[in-house]
Amino acid sequence: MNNNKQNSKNVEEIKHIFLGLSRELVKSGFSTKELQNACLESNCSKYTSSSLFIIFLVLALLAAATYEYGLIASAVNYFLGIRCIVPNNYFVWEATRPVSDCCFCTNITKPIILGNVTREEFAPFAYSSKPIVIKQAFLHWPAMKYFNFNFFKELYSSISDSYKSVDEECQFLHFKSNFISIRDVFEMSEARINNKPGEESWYVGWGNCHPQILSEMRRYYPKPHFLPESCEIPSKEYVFMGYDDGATMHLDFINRLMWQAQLKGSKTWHLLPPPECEDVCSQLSFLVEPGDAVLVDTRVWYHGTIITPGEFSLSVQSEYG
Ligand SMILES: O=C(O)CCC(=O)C(=O)O
Ligand SMILES: [Fe+2]
Repeated sequence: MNNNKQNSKNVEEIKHIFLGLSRELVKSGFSTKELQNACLESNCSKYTSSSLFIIFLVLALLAAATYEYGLIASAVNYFLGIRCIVPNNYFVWEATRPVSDCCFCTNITKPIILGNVTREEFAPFAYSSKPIVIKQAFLHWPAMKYFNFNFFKELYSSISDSYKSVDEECQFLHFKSNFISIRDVFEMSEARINNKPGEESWYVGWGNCHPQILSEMRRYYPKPHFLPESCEIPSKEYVFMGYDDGATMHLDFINRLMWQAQLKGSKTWHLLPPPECEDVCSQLSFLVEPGDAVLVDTRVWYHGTIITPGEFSLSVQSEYG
């Protein structure tokens, strides 16, 4: 074998090893953004590519070994002193979040359920931070009819740089599924898309912040009619879709309150107060159905979702404040 062939074989092998490690790390809960940041942040750039590889390899093994015990952030930072490896990750956020005074959850045992509300009727609840379900609020949205797996697959494949925008800016959440990026999601087999017997179940969420993607999506729904006129809406809207296990229990590190439109399927939300409020607050669970709006302060309530068995769930989510 000549040198060139040997070199390209080595490159392929290295790529294969990296991909395997990335998959393991993603399975353990890291986002692709965090993995990219591990190599991109400026104080890493002083390393040559081969030493970077060795560092990444060591970190990957260390990560796999220590992740289970929640030690990754401190172990990596302590042993290697490289802050960029675990930049502002979930554990760091979690460990540094302010301790709650529990006011937001005291005496809350179920969500406030509203019917068809106008902006004026919703105003007293808008910034209450209380969990709210507005039944059948979005039945009139064209998105109820037109949004499905293929709508998003076609949208993403028709716009250049759209996959890149999710990888680099908008965020991809794989939850328990084995996908690394939104491209993997749109490349799965028809049988898996439809959760046929024997196929591995999946559930994902991702941010849509590419301007063309966002404006195309927004042709199918307006700003929720009950939100205060003056409220700010970010230029990013998430889509969550899939089956069964839904979103694992987590807190969101976002700037504003959250609204979500349940467009297809029904799912159960589980809310848990933070540990410091467990003695004075209760956990709650509630079902949302197609057309319902959900409003939860996901910055303070730990939240997870379970999709009703046999149903495909699709929702659009954003913030307001
Ligand atoms: O809809 C879901 O399954 C999870 C949504 C979520 O985590 C959120 O809206 O913050
Ligand atoms: Fe969330």
